[in-house]
Amino acid sequence: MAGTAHEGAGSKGVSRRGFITATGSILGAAALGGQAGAARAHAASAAPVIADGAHVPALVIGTGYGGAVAALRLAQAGVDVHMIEMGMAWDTPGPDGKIFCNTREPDRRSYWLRTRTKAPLNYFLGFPIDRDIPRYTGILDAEEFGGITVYQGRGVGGGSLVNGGMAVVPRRENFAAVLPSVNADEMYGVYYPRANAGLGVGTVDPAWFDSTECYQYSRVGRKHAQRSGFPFVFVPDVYDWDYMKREAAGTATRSALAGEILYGNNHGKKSLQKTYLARAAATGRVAISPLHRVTSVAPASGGRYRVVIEQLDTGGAVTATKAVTAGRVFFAAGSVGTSKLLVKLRATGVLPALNGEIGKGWGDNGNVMCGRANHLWDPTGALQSSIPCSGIDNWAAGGAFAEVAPLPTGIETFASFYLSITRNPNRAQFSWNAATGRVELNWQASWKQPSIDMARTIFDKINSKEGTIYRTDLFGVYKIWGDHLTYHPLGGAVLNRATDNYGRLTAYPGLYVVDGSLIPGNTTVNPFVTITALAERNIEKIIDVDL
Ligand code: FAE
Repeated sequence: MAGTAHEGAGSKGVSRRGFITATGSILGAAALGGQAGAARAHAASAAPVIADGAHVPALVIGTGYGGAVAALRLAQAGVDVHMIEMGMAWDTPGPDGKIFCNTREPDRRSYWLRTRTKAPLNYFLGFPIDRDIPRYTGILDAEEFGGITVYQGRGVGGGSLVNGGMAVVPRRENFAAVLPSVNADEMYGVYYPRANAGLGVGTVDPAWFDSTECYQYSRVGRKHAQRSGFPFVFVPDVYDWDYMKREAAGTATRSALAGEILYGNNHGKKSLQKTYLARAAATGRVAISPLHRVTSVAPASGGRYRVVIEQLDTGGAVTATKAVTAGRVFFAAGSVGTSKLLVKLRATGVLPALNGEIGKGWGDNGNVMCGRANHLWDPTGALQSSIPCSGIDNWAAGGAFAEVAPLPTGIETFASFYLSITRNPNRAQFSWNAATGRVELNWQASWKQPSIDMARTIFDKINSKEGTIYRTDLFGVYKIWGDHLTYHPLGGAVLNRATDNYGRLTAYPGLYVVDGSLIPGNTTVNPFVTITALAERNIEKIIDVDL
């Protein structure tokens, strides 16, 4: 069964889990080319989970975009790396023969330690759709703070396991608002192209788009956008577009066309397991410990750091606590994970010299969702690819970039569905609550109002032009806006404020931040290409100067 293979692995020697992690990656590497696969086999046999008392030259906390870039480039520079990941390896099929479950039939694999699903779009036709599931270290975490639910991927590959794969480079004219201290010429000349190549980004074939049944919903989105005078754009993605064509032709197992996205994709999506992490493993210098969670990083003798790690079982219980030392530690636990660790370590006196910017500058990338009810002569299709490929760009005029999103329910809904990224100016702060022993986030539910107003600059106009209305049955009983969540947490350890201009936590030589927490709350588009490109830029400098 999925996951039980992970239980009971010892902390010393070549465990079954360590072997599975690396061999699973071989499959990914093999898909990319035989050479990587061969090199990977070597990594597999030499990849135990981390042992209590171990010393590693470089320890990376988290296996998402920032962590994967750091691990690959450090390994290529000759540094041995150990990656610590709180989620599962996601390389072993369940009883249904699939590694990941489907959005239509969520089972225990769907959510991180919940007994009931918490679907982002949680109503349909006005009825709640969440269901009970066994508590398990599933793939999607719906982490609840006071005013917002933050969705994040859990497992080897981080957010790349659950996201839509939309790989968007911000418009050059918007870049200064995203990362004001970074040289844009370098980013657009070197690091964005490097990130796109490393991630395997591609764009849908426009001729196929125009004819395939599975993008009818996108074509309806285009028609409505253009009739209201909005620029419609194709959005690149890391999905294997040739594979999707074969899905549509009936010659490959359906994946994007079977509603696989939010709880993992079994075939066509090029998650980090198939790209950066496969290449990292192929160096033979990178090991990964899944179901291991870092709880502390403290200075130790000789300029090293003592890292405390909890090993988890698939019910979320701690089965072992390990202490290891590391020469350098890279925080890549994501905006929320890295911020929570750093805020706690500063407040509890473990890393007291971290500066006062730690925990600040957090934003939701202005995420807000909505649906529109189309006329009966405008069906959006029963078969919808779960991979979005287009958007409506009204950033300059209205502060909103809306992705034309799928509703892959398997039935005709006559709904157009959108995830908007907006120029929401609100920023929240993480802080330590000593009484509860938890890190809190002071985001207020009402802070989404600017996002709603900006999204309305697009959809009020389209509704008026088309004579249509908003759907009110997707997020509750008579509720138009999905304004309770974000998929795009950003900030909390902002570049050139909490860190230096390359992610160094300068009070502690050898500690670095390499993930989405560096970005001050908004990227104007979907964020992972920017996170990847910034990590490429920063790690290059760190390797050149610090190593
Ligand atoms: P991330 O990928 O979150 O990786 C952090 C890793 O650290 C995770 O694997 C955690 O389990 C792990 N971790 C956390 N705490 C610890 C700890 N204490 N010890 C050990 N491990 C830990 O970080 N972005 C796009 O650009 N395009 C999209 O189409 C898109 N769609 C999305 C759809 C969904 C449903 C979601 C949830 C996100 C989507 N995103 C999308 C956002 C994107 O996935 C996200 O910005 C990146 O994954 C963030 O990358 P990081 O490297 O910062």
